[in-house]
Amino acid sequence: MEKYGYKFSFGPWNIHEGADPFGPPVRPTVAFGDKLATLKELGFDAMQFHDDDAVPDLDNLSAAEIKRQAEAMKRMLDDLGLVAEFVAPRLWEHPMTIDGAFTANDPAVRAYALERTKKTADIARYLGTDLMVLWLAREGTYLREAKDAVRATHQLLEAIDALLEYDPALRIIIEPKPNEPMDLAYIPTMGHALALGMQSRDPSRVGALVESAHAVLAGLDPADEMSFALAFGKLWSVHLNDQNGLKFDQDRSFGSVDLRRAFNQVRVLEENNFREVGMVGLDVKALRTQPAELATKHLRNSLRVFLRLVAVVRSLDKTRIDELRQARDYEELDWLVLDALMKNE
Ligand code: XUL
Ligand code: MN
Repeated sequence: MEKYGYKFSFGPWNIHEGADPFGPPVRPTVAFGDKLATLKELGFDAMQFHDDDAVPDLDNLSAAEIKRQAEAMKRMLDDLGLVAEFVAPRLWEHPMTIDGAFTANDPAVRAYALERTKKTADIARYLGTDLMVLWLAREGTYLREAKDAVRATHQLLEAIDALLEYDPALRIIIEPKPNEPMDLAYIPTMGHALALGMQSRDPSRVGALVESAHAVLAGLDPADEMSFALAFGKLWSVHLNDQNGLKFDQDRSFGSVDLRRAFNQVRVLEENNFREVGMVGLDVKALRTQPAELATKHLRNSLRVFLRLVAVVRSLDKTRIDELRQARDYEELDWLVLDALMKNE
């Protein structure tokens, strides 16, 4: 498979049981080893991890046991010629973090969150990656008056600084999202993520990740969110997927809702040599209706769409685009793009 110099990843949560808030699982759990085999078979290069994907039940394990299990996971990856892209702390499931982790009003919860995330940093190191993704799931409110938003912003910064200090080799990638599970999240957009990183004790070690669906949920264009981060050399990963309007976070297959929007994401990644900086993560989920034995096609489709769009972007006549921009003939430019998207191979 021609991959145009890109590396691809997904996470174990992208092969899932299909439960939703109104119904139970509809597919059996797939063992982690089988997910790794699928990843390899489909032509992906790396696995993304939540800390407890690598080391289940880590809250109840000693430091030595965490190290042992993480190193065993690293060997499993090595054996398949795969790597870990990043590790993310799962800070949204523990009963203590019901109302936030780093921004909880209770100092005992904030202390737990920091200790847990230091363990995540250890696991990342054992897995051979310097990248930690922070999706700040419960850092926000259901009720506006429930927390002090100024204080919360400083608490997020303190947590980031503490982690940068804890591991001098660690790089942190902030993944913004405007809502879900909270009604209103404190870091909803790329602008928020970058501002926070720039204020940290070592801005060179804080970057960002754009997830297409999260940008759409914020009412923004994912390609522009990516471009804003690219302009400052801060786009270190992406979670490509798709989203049909302002609903729950759908994690639809890349390009399946809006192919033009997908094209523009690939275009800005191509034009800014993203492949030299980061991997292409596909944070997609199979439709709930998909039968178990067919529930990896969303990953296959997303990868195919990305690669087909790279070919489309590379086929475009750049000189012609410049001419049309100068002539302000955007209708012809529109046709140039539509024609390229509708051409058969
Ligand atoms: C949640 C989401 C997460 C992060 C990793 O919407 O996208 O899976 O990507 O914690
Ligand atoms: Mn994501």
